[in-house]
Amino acid sequence: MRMRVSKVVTIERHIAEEEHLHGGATGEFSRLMRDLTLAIRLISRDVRRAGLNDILGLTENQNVHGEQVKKLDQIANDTIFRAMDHGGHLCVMASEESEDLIPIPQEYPRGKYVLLFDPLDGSSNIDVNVTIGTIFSVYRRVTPDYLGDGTLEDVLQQGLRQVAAGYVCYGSSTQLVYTTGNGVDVFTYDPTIGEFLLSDEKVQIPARGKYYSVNEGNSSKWNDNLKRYIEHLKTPSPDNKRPYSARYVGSAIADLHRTLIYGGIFMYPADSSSPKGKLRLMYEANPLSMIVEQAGGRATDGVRRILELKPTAIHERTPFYIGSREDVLEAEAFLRGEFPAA
Ligand code: AHM
Ligand code: MG
Repeated sequence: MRMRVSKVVTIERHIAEEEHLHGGATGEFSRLMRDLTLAIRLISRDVRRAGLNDILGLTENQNVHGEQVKKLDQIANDTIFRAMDHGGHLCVMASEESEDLIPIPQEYPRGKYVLLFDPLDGSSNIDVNVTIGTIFSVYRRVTPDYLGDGTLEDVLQQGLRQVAAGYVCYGSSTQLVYTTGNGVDVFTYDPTIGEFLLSDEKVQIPARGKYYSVNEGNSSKWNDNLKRYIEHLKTPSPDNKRPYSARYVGSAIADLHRTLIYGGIFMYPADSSSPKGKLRLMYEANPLSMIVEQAGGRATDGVRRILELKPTAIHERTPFYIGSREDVLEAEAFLRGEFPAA
């Protein structure tokens, strides 16, 4: 459910005002977000020009100068790193694109925050002009040495300790969906003035939806309870609440964003060849779960709340069920083998 806004508010002003709500704020978090939104504006620019590489003289792997051409997800990764490494707000970063922790370069000061990100998710959709996204998650460091490098312990925190989480959806417009634990707000980018403007405030996900979203091509590898749940969604009911409609973009941000606004459920379940599913806990499931919970929805691995999972590795995966509260509860019931009377 959307709450359209009529006042004109930039994201910078909104973040500064929100930071004031929390006593003792130093402005450091606002500065972190200012740097991050700069990176996002640069990535949005690159995404919008993505298809032009070929006609601007770039060959398969080399540009006109014979230099190696980087893939867009690698460019997005470097953009975030270069916008965030020198601001003095972060003690360490982690990204889907980097095997190990990303330290802050020696010449720059360390700060009290930790940034995790997936710079460009849904990369198989880049070349076909379909929505892709950036996902991010911010924690406070837990190791006490404020001058030293952040460690794995700072990165591997439970999702419920996130101080902010968000995603950017490069769709028909660029939108940034964001929470600091005070509801979910949506900002739409106006490229002509280079600003993100508040467009929807305190978004609430419907309690139940009519869309289900899952890669049904994997269904032969699902367990019987999951098969039965999806069959249930497709079976007409006397009250017309079913059948659900299927939607699957294959870009988590696109599928999640639709789920947030219209309701329903998005899943990437475990299956016999991927016992932990596909999506990553630290920079995909956790931030998306914080957003959806803040909007009144639910996010679990089919049994446990995602935000309570204790992470053990930067790139670990988790089965993922997220969306409208009633839909996710129903999926969990089916997974436990509790089926409604026919
Ligand atoms: P990526 O990080 O390689 O881009 O993969 C993540 C994407 C998600 O955006 C999406 O939900 C999922 O992979 C789709 O996977 P599949 O093609 O197996 O359905
Ligand atoms: Mg990804």
